[in-house]
Amino acid sequence: MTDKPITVTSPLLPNLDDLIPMLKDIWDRKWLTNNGHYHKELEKALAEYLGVKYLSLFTNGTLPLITALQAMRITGEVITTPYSFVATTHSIWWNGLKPVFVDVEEETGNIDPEKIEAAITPHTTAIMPVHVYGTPCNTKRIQEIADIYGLKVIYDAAHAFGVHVNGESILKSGDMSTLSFHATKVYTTVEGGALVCHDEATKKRIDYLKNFGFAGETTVVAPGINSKMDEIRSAFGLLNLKQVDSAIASRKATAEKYREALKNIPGIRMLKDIEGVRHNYSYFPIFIDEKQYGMSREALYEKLKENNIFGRRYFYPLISTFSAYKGLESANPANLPIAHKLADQVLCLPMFAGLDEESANRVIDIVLKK
Ligand code: T4K
Repeated sequence: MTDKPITVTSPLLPNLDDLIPMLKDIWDRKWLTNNGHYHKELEKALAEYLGVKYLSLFTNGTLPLITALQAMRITGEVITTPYSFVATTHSIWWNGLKPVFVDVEEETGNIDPEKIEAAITPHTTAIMPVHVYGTPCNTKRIQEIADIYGLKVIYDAAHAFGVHVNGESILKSGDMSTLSFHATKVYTTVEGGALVCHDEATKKRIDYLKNFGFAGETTVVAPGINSKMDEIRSAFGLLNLKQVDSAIASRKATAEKYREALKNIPGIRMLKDIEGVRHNYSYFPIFIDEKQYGMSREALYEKLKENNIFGRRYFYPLISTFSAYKGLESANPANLPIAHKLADQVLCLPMFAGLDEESANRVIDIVLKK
């Protein structure tokens, strides 16, 4: 008998019995989208849970990135990281802007602040870093550079739901932060996302932009998009918010189990918890040094697959190697040695709330080459 498949993640699902009365309520109201009852409740509840003042819901985690750049009227060049999901760079392209790639830190996979200044030109107007795997960027240093050069900072916080640094939400950093609530994320509304900003006027503008630019029944103030979250997904999100803390606790337990089991394996590096940070354990990447481990990342990836375990190589290939971007000067591999190294070494092990002991042991046994 083959073992049951273990995927890299599995969605956080609310109890169906709790969802059904809410669906009945939506049916009764006959109000399905466009800032409905549950949409309003979820915006409020999420802002409270995340510790931010202004949050706008979106239909996914890509459109808030696109809208953030539009809302801030970013022009010219945007400095960003190649070590992310393609949506980060795509959002820059969708605004007709030029992405400029900067290398990352080996320790975290986040953009290296010390390499940002060299990439700034007279056309640079913004920095778009990513808190990759939910590990906070060096927001203090990034802000110092942004302040010196008069740049805006938009954080792609798709992985950083609920992450705090010294008791403060990471989403308070920079000018704006975006979230993804995709099915594969720590917190999900099936598809979904949000844009966090720091003042009421900006929230108002964002809300216009996600609703075609409508600022009233007959007034359109900008070429906005349609990215409104509907009532069904808002209800789903309200229920999931009640269980996200226990989901993060379950992820933490798995992370601790993996770390303990794999800590003495030569050639395997794992992310560490950072003091003062409330992590969310959104991914569990391991970085494989083939020479020391005695097996390549590709070989381990395949071996896991043969055993019905489906890890993922997030983030390989690098965004800068895709056809749309590889012609950019900043995409030259010589400019991005650490990002290339991480992309070649990384393998994300299965990590989700409720990953059972037996499954985690199956993963560990393969990595231990038992
Ligand atoms: N910025 C960053 C830094 C991001 O990582 C992302 C998305 C975004 C922006 C954009 O946010 P969204 O617009 O997507 O909200 C997945 C997700 O689709 C994507 O949301 C995510 N990042 C990216 C890192 O991963 P894939 O292509 O790996 O997904 P997929 O469909 O292969 O799913 C992975 C595994 O998850 C499956 O093998 C099984 C499991 N799964 C997946 C789905 C969809 C389930 O068990 N149930 C499900 O419903 O991109």
